Order: sequence, then structure tokens, then C-alpha cells
Amino acid sequence: MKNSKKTNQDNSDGKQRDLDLNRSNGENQFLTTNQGVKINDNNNSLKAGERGPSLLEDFILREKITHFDHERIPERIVHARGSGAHGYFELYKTMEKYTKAGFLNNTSIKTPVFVRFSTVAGSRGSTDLARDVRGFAVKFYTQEGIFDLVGNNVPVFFIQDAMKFPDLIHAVKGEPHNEIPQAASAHDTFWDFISLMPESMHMVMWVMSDRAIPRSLRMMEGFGVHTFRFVNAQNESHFVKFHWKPKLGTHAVAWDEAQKISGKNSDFHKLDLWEAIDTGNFPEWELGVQIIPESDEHKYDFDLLDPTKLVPEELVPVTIIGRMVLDKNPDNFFAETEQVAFHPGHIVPGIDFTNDPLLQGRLFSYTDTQLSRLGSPNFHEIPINRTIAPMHNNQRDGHMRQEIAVGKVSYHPNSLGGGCPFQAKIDEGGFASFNERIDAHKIRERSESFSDHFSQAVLFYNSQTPVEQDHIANALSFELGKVETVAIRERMLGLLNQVDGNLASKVAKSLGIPVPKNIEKPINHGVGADDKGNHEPTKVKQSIKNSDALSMLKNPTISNTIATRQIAFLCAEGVNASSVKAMKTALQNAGAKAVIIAPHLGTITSEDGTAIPVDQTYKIAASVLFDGVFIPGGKGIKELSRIKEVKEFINDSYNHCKFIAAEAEGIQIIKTNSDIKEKDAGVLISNTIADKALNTSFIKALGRHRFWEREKML
Ligand code: HDE
Repeated sequence: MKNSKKTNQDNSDGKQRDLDLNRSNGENQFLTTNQGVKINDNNNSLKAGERGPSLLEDFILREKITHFDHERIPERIVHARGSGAHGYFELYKTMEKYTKAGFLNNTSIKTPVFVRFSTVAGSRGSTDLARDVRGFAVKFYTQEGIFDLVGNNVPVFFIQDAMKFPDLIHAVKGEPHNEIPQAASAHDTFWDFISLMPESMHMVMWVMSDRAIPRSLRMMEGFGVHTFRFVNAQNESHFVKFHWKPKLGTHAVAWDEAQKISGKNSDFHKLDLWEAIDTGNFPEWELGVQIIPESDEHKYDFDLLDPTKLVPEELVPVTIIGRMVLDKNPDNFFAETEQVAFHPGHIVPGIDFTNDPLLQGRLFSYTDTQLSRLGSPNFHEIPINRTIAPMHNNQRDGHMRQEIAVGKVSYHPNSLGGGCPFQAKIDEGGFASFNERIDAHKIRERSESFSDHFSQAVLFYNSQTPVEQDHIANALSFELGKVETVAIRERMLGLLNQVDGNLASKVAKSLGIPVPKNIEKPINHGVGADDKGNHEPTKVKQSIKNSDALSMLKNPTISNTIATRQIAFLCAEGVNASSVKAMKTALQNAGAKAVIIAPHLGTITSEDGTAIPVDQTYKIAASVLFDGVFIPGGKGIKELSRIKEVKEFINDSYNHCKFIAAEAEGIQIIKTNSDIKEKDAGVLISNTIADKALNTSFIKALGRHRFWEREKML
């Protein structure tokens, strides 16, 4: 089956053509059993008489129910909830100097990809808007085999060594006695663990920042996290860090908003991605790399092998080398998004690992987990997982084997099969691990170069704008406020104090306890890197004090586009049609979507008798599902004062720092029907109907995403 597409050179739709082999469509077809027997009655089971018992011989009922009984597979232990999409990657410029990976050498190849975004802690059915890291896993179907870049939207990790991963996940998931809470880190076991693991402090800063509550999966960065290697044709190695930069910029929602979205639409991110692709607004990211020569391995004041550290862009700039476009939704969630199996160990010649002890542990875990989740060593044969490169080996059999390997030879070396399949020399594309020299004692210890747990947490915190710093303090106050054990709160304050005294004091104030003077040594020998006490956490002086790239609001790559943003139009019968039309057209021209909200579905009639189609009612719509609000003019608009949801709509928009625009009679609604007492620069008004200047300034304002300055006024 697979052999048919093995010589395929045009990679761009290579994977889609491969999947075609398995796609099915029941259109204009008879309903059949799995054995192909046409079914005559799909409504009634076979019974002994009209009111009698069902008969065991009813093979149609038995087949249907048995299949149903076995429909579920174990959800992922972590990253259970996800959304997938197909697309392609194209290279801007060859990376030949650094890597021999074909898809990073040849700018004319478009490599098909499948991406799965996920939350980490929650179960499959949990909310999209949990405060959590997001998984960002990309499967490249290259002509030399599959390369999986299994990253996150945060560039560092909580722990340095794979040995601690099961502990971390046990701590963050619902507590084992009652499985509470779902998809939330705000509970005792998580913060107990964190408070005993100072190495987590850098990642804690990221997760308490707004990065953990993205506006959209399309508006978040992605990172490979670990340092990998590029290896070129001359067998020279460079260290490499991978970055994905979203074309729409990196944006977040407010925490209160996130909690409300979870109630209004817990599929908010999944739906947003689906609709964007469905309507042709294909999300796009650029791939960037930070390349570090081998000779610079020890140049920095952190260890490149330590996954709790990033390489500041100010020290090693990110070079943009290509772009990824997601242009097709999956046909079937289970077959594709659920069954896709990622593995950081899926690499191709030209890419290799480093000795990062977290990465090394992952290399074991991912095949193992697929065996239990997908149930067979043949998971590589599942359509979404199979390579579009030629694949031949002597692995045989196992549950659900699809391949029919012909011939009697299934071993190597052999003479009966002419030695086939044969090994590839390096210049024939054979994979050879980078021949790094290792000369060492076997030890169970960490390198002293891993013992600085605070410098980059400080760098991250100091690089944030005051608004972002406030959000971190608020998030910590929320999370630690939910912790019941006072000693855990105190230990956390001790750690926070090492990051920033002001931050610790703010959180302490909210918790109603003082920042402890000395951090108390936990009684269970859990202090970070080395339980043996060889390397106490130390603070190393950072060579840089600030990195704008770490702040979402200062990030130089931030985009001001309002493409795909959803703007709510609060309307009623008797609205002014020109007011609606002018703003709608202006927004649409800028790529945004105007959503007409009214007391009922169908159409409303404007002042001049125009029928305006309604998209949503006030019973369904909520401010948290939109990026901005416009209240048009028109005599009938005063009707909005009588609709209680309108008041909540405007107040939520205001409290979540969204931009609000109103025209003519619409202004009165803001004045009389909301808590907005003072005019602020984020509330834009005009007495003129269809005011071009208002439309332009509203669009410009929406490009800033939020008017965070308002928080100081609230
Ligand atoms: Fe994973 N991780 N992980 N992880 N991870 C899984 O594999 C694991 C880590 C990441 O959409 C599991 O197929 C260990 C870092 C993503 O299908 C499992 C360690 C990063 C996804 C697993 C880590 C990740 C996973 C669960 C520490 C960012 C979802 C299901 C040694 C670079 C992929 C599965 C998808 C999934 C193990 C740490 C990212 C159990 C042991 C660091 C995006 O194998």
C-alpha cells in the first residue's frame, strides 16, 4: 500500500494523497456491517416475538454494540486535550551550512505537517482556557522520514531531569483521593512540589504570566525547549534552539475572562482554530533558529543542556528560516488528532540530540506511552503516523499489523533475499548519530552548572512591563490563595522573594502572611537539584538585565493586525443601518469579523427599513467571546437599556480592558447602562453616524489588543 507513493517528490500534498488511501465516504452508499453485508433494518434488534427477548444470533446488533463498547482508548497521560490541523512548511533559505536535513536544505520543497496543540494537565474533556502550558507538537513528513518537533508555548521546563517528571505530573493533576481539581494547578499538591523544587522558578514565572492563557492557539509562540543539534554534511555540529513565531502576534486574555470563557464556551480555542482554517484564514508561524557553534558550548552563564534555561535572543539572535501554514482541518478527530503519535526521538539525518537529561528521558517515554495508548508496536502504520518516505525493515507481526511483507526473509544479514533491505551508507542518507566523545564515570548526580535556579526567573520578571508583572502577582495570589496548607504558601513566598522582593510582598499581602525572613529548609530533603547537598541553589549574575522578547507586550515581533478578530455589534430594532454598515465594512477590510447581536435571531429592521441579518442573540453572546465592542447609533438603540445582558456585556468588556466604540445614540448606552463613569482612551465615541475617523481609530486601537492601562483605573 505504502509503496505506491514512495517515489513521490512533490511533498506538498504528499501526506494528503497518502491519507486518501484510507479516507472513506458513505455518500450514496448502502449501510453495511463491517463485513460488507447490506443492512436492511438499523432500528430494531432481532427478537423472539414483538415483545420478546433479543436473540444472540443477531450478528448485526452484536457487531454494532461490541464496536461501540471498545470505542475508547486511554487518553494521553499529559496533553490529553488537543486540537490538530494539517498544513505545510516551506523554507526561506537553505540551512545547508548547519544541517544536511533535506527539508532544511531545499527551498523548493514544501513539507507536509500535522500539528497538535494541547493543554497539559486537564483531561480530554476539560476546558481550553485553563491556566496551563500549551503543547505545540509538529510532525514533519519529510522525504527522509518523520521529524517531530514536540514543543510547548513556553521555552523552558519545570524540572531538569526526567526522573522528576512523574512526580511533577502527579503533583499537578487532580489529587489522587478525589481527582480534584480538574485542569488547574491551583491546589496543594502542585505548589507543595513546586515549593520544594526551586529549579522550577523560571518556568513558574512563565506559567503565572499571561502566556498561560492565550487568546488563541493561533496567537502563541512555540519552542523546542531543549537544545538540539544540527549536523551538516561535513559532520560538523552546531547547537540549535527552535522557535515558532506567530504571524498574528502573541496575545492573551485576562484571567477573569479565561474563567468566564470556560463556562460560556470551553471549546473556545478548538473552535477558534477550526473556524479560522474553515474560513480560509490559515494560521501561520515562522520558524526561527538560534544557532550556537560547538566551540561556544561553555560560553554562557547557564548550561545549554539545562532545560530550565533559555538562550536570550539578545545573546543569540533568532534567525527566521521558514514558515508553516495550517490550511486543512482534520477529517476525523479520532483518526487524526487522537491517534497521532509524536516522539522527540523521531529525527532525520542532520538533526540530533544533546545530553539534556530531560530530553534523554523523553526519548524513552514517547514510544512507551504510544504502546499503552494505541495498543500495538504497529502504531506507525496508523495513517496519520505513517511516513511518506520509503519504509522497509525486518520488523514483523504484532497486533493489527497492516503491512503484507512478501517473501520469506525477515532478518539481516541474509543471502536468500539478496541482503535486502540493505543498510544505507551515510552519503546515501543513512542516519549516523553525531560522534560526540563521551569519557565519563557513571554517576547519579547533576552538574554544578545546573544549580542556578533564580537568575533567569529574575530576568523574565524584570523583562515584563508593569502590567505584566501585576498579572503575575495576581496569578500567584489566586493560585496560592487556593492552597490550604500555610507552610506551602510560606515556602513559596520564600522562593518568590528570591526572584523579586516586591513580587513576594504583593503576594504575601494578598495571602495575609508576611514574607518569611529565611527560607526554611524543607524537612524532606527535597531542595532542588541535588539532595545530597552538593550544589545548593545559587544565583549567578546574568550578563543581560532585560530581554524584550520575553515580554508579550514589548515583544518586537508583536503584530498589530486585527485579522480574524471578532467584534460584537450590540444592536436592536431601529438601529442605524449606515452606522452598522460603515463600521462593518471598515472592520472587514482590516480582516476582522463583525458579529451582529440582537434580541432575537432572524433579521432586525433598521431606522430606514433595511433588514439586517442577526448572528447571535444576547442569550448566547457574551463579551468574553469577543475582541471588542461597537454600539451603533439609531433611535431604536435605546432599547438596549432594557436588556440586562447588555449591561454585563459592556461592563465585562470594560473590566477586561477591551476597546469599546460607540456612535450617536450608542454613546448613551455606555453612559447610562454601565459602570463606566469616566471617559478613558480605550472608549472611543463619536456623535456622527458612520464616522470614518471613529472607524479608523477603533481599528488602530483593536490592533493593540487590549487597553491594559485601564486596570489602574478599575
Ligand atoms: Fe511530554 N509527554 N514529556 N514534554 N509532551 C507526552 O506522550 C514526557 C516534555 C509534550 O500532542 C506523552 O504521546 C516526559 C517537555 C507535548 O500528542 C508522554 C517528559 C515538553 C506532548 C510524555 C516530558 C513536552 C507531550 C503523553 C520529561 C516540551 C503532546 C502522550 C522527561 C518540550 C504531544 C504522548 C501530542 C506528550 C512524556 C516533558 C511536550 C507521556 C517523560 C519538556 C507537546 O510520553
